[in-house]
Amino acid sequence: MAAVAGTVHRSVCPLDCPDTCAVRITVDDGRVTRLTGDPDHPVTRGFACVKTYRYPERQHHPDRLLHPLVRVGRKGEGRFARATWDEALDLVAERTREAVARFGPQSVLPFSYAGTMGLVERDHPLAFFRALGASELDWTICAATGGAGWEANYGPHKLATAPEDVPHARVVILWGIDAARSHVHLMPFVQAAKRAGAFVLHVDPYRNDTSRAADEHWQVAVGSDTAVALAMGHVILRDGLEDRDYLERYGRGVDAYRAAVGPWTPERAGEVAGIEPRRIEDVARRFAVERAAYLRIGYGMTRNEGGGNAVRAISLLPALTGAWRHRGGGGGISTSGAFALGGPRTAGRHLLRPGVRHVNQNQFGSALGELDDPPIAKLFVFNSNPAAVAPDSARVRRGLLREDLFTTVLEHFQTDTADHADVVLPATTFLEHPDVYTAYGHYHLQWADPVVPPSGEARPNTWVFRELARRLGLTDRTLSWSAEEVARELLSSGHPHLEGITLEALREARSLPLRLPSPFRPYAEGSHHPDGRIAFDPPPRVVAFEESPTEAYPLRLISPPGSHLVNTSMGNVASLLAAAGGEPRMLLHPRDAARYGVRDGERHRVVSERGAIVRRIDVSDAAREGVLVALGQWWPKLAPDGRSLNDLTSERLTDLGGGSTFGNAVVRVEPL
Ligand SMILES: Nc1nc2c(c(=O)[nH]1)N[C@H]1C(S)=C(S)[C@@H](COP(=O)(O)OP(=O)(O)OC[C@H]3O[C@@H](n4cnc5c(=O)[nH]c(N)nc54)[C@H](O)[C@@H]3O)O[C@H]1N2
Ligand SMILES: Nc1nc2c(c(=O)[nH]1)N[C@H]1C(S)=C(S)[C@@H](COP(=O)(O)OP(=O)(O)OC[C@H]3O[C@@H](n4cnc5c(=O)[nH]c(N)nc54)[C@H](O)[C@@H]3O)O[C@H]1N2
Ligand code: SF4
Ligand SMILES: [Mo]
Repeated sequence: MAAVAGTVHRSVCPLDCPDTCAVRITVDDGRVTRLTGDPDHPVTRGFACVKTYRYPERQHHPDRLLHPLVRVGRKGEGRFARATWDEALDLVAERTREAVARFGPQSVLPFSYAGTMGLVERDHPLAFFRALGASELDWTICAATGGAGWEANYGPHKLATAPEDVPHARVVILWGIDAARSHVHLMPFVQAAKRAGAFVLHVDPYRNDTSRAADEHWQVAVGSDTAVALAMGHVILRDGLEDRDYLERYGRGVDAYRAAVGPWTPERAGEVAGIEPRRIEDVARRFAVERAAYLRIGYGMTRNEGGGNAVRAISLLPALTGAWRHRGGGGGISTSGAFALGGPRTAGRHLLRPGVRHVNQNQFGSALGELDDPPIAKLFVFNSNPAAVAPDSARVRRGLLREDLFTTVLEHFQTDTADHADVVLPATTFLEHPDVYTAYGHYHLQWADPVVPPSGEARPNTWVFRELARRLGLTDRTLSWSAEEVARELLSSGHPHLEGITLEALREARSLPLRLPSPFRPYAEGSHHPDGRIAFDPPPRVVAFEESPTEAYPLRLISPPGSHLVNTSMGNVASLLAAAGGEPRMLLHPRDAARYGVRDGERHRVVSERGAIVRRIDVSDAAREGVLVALGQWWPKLAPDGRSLNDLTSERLTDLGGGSTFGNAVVRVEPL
C-alpha cells in the first residue's frame, strides 16, 4: 500500500551542540520518519548532521523506556519490574522524605546536564531541588573552564562574532575546536571566508576534517597552547603590530602582559608545541596585519590542568590587535551570554538557600563515596549519563552501588546509569514535549512544540518534578508551572536583546534573532568588567601539569568528539554505531605504535593509574606523537569490555573554574 504523505512539522535539535539547528520533522501515521535541517534558518541553512539525521531511529528505538520501573535485582544488575506511575512516584517521594527526615535536605542531590538543551526540561526541574533545599550540583563537566578563562579577560556574558559575519574575516583560526564535527554549521561561513581569500589555520593535536578544510594545521602538543599564544603576543608587540588606540582605551595591564610574553619567543614556544617558529611568526603577523581576524576557540584545549590560562592567552589576541573592531573579526568561545533570559524565579532562583552545599560534578564519585555531613542518600539523575561521562567512572560506579543510596533516573533508555537505579522513569524526547532553546554558536532564540504524542507512558521531566513536589507538600507556585509559564518568566528579564520577543511572537516565528546591533561587534568598545576594560593582568601563565607522562604512563589521552556520536546520547543507535566503526576506536602515531608494540587495528589494553580498558587501536599519524586519541564516547556496556573510557580519567580539576580534565590523563598501551 502506498504510504500516506507525511506531515512536516518544525522543531529544534535539543542536543548539546553549538548549532542548535532548526529542523523539519516528517510524521507519518504518528511515527517520525524523517528529520532534515530547516532551509529557512539563517544558520542551519537546510542541513542537519550525520548524527541527528538518525534521530527517527532513536525516537522509535525498540528499547525506548515506556513504563516506570522499580528495581527487583541486586543493585547495579539492571533487573526491574514494571510499575504504575503512582507506585513509582509514591516510592520515590517516600524515600526522599526519609532521606530528608534522617539527614536533612542536603542529602538529596540532582545530577543533570545537557541531554536536552531546552530550558524548560533542562533548567526548570532545578526549582524542585531548590524548594527542597537539596545540595546544588555545579555544572562543571564541560564549559566551566572555558567560561572562567573568557570571563577573566572579558567579564561576565560570553559573546562571540556571529557566524553570519565570519565570511568577512581575512584570517580564521580554529583553535582546539573540531568544527567540521562539533560545530558543522560554522563551516560554510568559514568556507565563504576562505573563498574570498581568507587564510584558515587549525590548531589541534589530532588531524581531522577541520584540519583538512584549513590552509594550515598546527599539530601542537597537548597543553602547549598558552605558550604558542604568548609567543604570538610576543611577535605582535615586538613588531609594533598591536592596536595601540584600542589598548589605550580598553586594555588593562598591558605592560604586565608585555613583560610576560617577553620570554616566550617563537623559538621557545615552537619547541614546547612542536611547531616551526617561522610559522608562529608568520601567522602572528598576518593575524595582526589583516585586522579582521576571527579566532574561534573550542573546548578541546580547556580540558586539562592549564586550560583556563590557555583560553585567556588565546582570547587576548583579538584584543591585542583590535580585531573586535572589524566586521568578521574577533571570534569567541560561545554566544550564550547574549541570551539574557530569566526573571527572578527562573529555575527556582528565588528558592535558593544561602550557604547550601555545592557538589562539583567532576567529583561525583568522591561525593557519593566520601561526603558524610550529610551523606548523599537520595540521588536524582536526568538529562545525563554519569556512569559513562563523569571522570573516574570506576569510583562513580562504586558510589552508585552503595546499598544505602536511593537513585531515581529519568531516561529515554536503559543506560549504564539507569542500570544502577532503584527507580527508572521514562522521559519524553524533544519531539514529545514543548521547549525553548538558546544556543552557544549563534544568536537565534527558538521554540518547539511537540510533534508526536509521548511514547508509551513517557512524561516530561517537568511533569515528574511537579508530581513529586505535590507529594512532598512543596507549594511554591513555580513548581507547577507549564512550559508556557516557564517561557514567559524566561522572556521577562527586560533585557534589550529580547525587546519585542514575546512568547506569542516566538511561537509564531519559531526562531527569532536576538535584537543585536548590526553588524554585531562585541567588545569593539571594551569589556563587561566594571571598568569596561579587557584584563591583560594578571597575565596568563604557562601551567606545569601535575599529571604528566612518565615511563610507566608515557602517552597523553585525549577524547575529541566522535563523528557519529554526541556524547553518549546516540550511543545505542545501530546505524550510527556501525558508521563509527562498530566499536570504540583509538588512534596512535606509527612511531608510538612501534615503540609500544601496537598492531594496527587490533585490541589492546589501555591503562592509567585509575583503571584499565580494552580498545581497538588504529595506527595513524592523524594522532600526534605521544598522544592517544579516543574517538567519541560509547555506552560502557556496548564497549567490548563493558567499561567506560572514563575509567582512565581523573577527578583532577583545571586551573580556572573547577572544570574537568578529560584531556589530561596519562596512559600506556599494552598488547592483550
Ligand atoms: N559529533 C559530535 N559533536 C559534538 C559532540 C560530540 O560528542 N560529537 N559533543 C558536543 C559537546 S558536549 C561539546 S562540549 C562540543 C565540544 O566541541 P569542541 O569545542 O570542538 O571541543 P572538543 O570536542 O572537546 O575538542 C576539540 C578539539 O580539541 C582538540 N584538543 C584536545 N586537546 C587539545 C589541546 O591541548 N590543545 C589544542 N589546541 N587542541 C586540543 C581535540 O583533539 C579536538 O579535535 O561538541 C559538541 N558537538
Ligand atoms: N572522557 C571524556 N568524558 C567526557 C567528555 C570528553 O570529551 N571525554 N566530554 C564531556 C562533555 S563535554 C559533556 S557535555 C558531558 C556530557 O555528558 P551528558 O550530559 O551525560 O551527555 P550524554 O552522555 O549525551 O547523556 C545525556 C543523557 O540524557 C538523556 N536525555 C536526553 N534528553 C532528555 C530529556 O529530555 N529528558 C531526560 N530525562 N533525559 C534526556 C539521554 O538519553 C542521555 O542518556 O560528557 C563529558 N564527558
Ligand atoms: S547535533 Fe548539532 S549539528 Fe547536528 S542537528 Fe543537532 S544542533 Fe545541528
Ligand atoms: Mo560538552
